[in-house]
Amino acid sequence: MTFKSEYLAKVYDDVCKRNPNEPEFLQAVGEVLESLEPVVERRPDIVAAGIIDRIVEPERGIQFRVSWVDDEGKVRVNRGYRYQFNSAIGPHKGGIRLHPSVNASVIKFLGFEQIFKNSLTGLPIGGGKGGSDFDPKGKSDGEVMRFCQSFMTELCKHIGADTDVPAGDIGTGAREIGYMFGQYKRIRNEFTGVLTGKSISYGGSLARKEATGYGLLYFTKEMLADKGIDIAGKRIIVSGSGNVAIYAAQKATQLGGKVIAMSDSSGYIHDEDGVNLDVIKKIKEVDRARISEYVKSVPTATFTPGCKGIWTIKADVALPCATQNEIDEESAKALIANGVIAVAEGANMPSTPEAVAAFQSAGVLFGPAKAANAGGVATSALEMSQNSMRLSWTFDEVDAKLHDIMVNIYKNCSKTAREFGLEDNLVAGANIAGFLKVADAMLWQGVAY
Ligand code: NDP
Ligand code: 2IT
Repeated sequence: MTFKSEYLAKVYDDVCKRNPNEPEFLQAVGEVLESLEPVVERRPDIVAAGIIDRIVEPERGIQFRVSWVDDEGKVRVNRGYRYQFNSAIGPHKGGIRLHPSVNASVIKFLGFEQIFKNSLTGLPIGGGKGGSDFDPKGKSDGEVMRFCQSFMTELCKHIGADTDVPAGDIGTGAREIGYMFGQYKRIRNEFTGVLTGKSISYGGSLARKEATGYGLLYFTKEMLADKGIDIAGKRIIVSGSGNVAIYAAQKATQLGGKVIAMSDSSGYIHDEDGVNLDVIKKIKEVDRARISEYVKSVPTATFTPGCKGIWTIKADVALPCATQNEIDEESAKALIANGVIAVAEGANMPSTPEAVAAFQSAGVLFGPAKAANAGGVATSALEMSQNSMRLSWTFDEVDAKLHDIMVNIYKNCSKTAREFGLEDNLVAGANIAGFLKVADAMLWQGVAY
């Protein structure tokens, strides 16, 4: 990475030295620091207070052993993490990822991104992230429950409704949140909003399940509308087929778009008639099966093994909703060659830096994750509000608030980019706007922090 500012070059160099072998974390930090060049020029007070030096270092990180017993009676051991990155504007907030690829680098990149995303929501939530290398795939409900209970037995010492409020992410849905909540309540003997993404019967918010995907589409619609483009009638690729992807595809379809492809980690389905979401939901939400099953119900569709090919399908809009670095430069160029007009990130950091650069230099409208997928955590914050009030809003009330939040995030990113002389660069707009609010709070609160 090269920086114009010597100060930023030094901060980045220190981060590299302090966090060797953490490529995802360094990628996320590098992108934000690059966006902060104009801030460093205009805000010597931020530099003098060491805000950037501090923001790249988590306030606290814990790593712990998670042992549990499988259905054969064998003892299994996984590694758990929680990185509490920044609490300047509210309690730490961010999901828990359960996936075999989880390591400190992955959790730290996610926790770092979460600071700025949560700031952009306009709600009082700090940044954090947790997870484990546990793989829920192929495990029985009993095994998942025993893992989650063991995970929470340690984590409960470090979280709380006013301290740190975890939620879902890859591999963590309503089932896992329920087991974790039950264990927290049992050990602490308190019923509080310590987790979000809960089921409705015990304090979950209506529309939280749909929120990340719906929010992504509210953001995308606004980004297109700002350039006079209607999302209706557009051909849309949605990668992944989990929580974010399913409800992104649902809202895209409701807005008149045509979702022609979806995927999982084994491959992708291509359905020119428009993906049938009832079939996808049955496969993924009910049967927890593979997306290749789709062609049994819809024989006119095709299944292709491997993840990358999905980006070679001709489409107007691409919504990566699976995982980090799923779109590399080659895939970005394939999308551009096929005339893609907009890319909005439902997943966290799904585009490599080279892919982002390719989209931006080709004039593709690009909505970065921190802004475009903030609807999930925003609605988590709305769940926290409802828990505190011991009241529940209707689906339509929550959905309307989510919609307004996403439109405001788009406007804030777009306006900030313009103010800093980077018109239409929503990556810079999101990073700068998200950063400035947290920086201001840190300035007010002093250094011993
Ligand atoms: P889910 O576990 O519900 O779904 C993940 C989907 O992505 C699955 O289809 C999965 O396929 C696929 N996937 C996961 N890892 C890989 C991989 N290494 N290679 C290819 N495909 C992969 O997770 P979510 O939908 O909750 O999360 C998806 C993305 O959205 C993540 O980046 C997450 O951080 C981000 N996000 C989630 C939010 C939320 O509220 N849940 C909020 C904001 C962002 P398979 O089933 O085969 O593993
Ligand atoms: O990446 C994310 O924003 C999430 N996984 C959701 C976090 C949350 O606290 O709802």
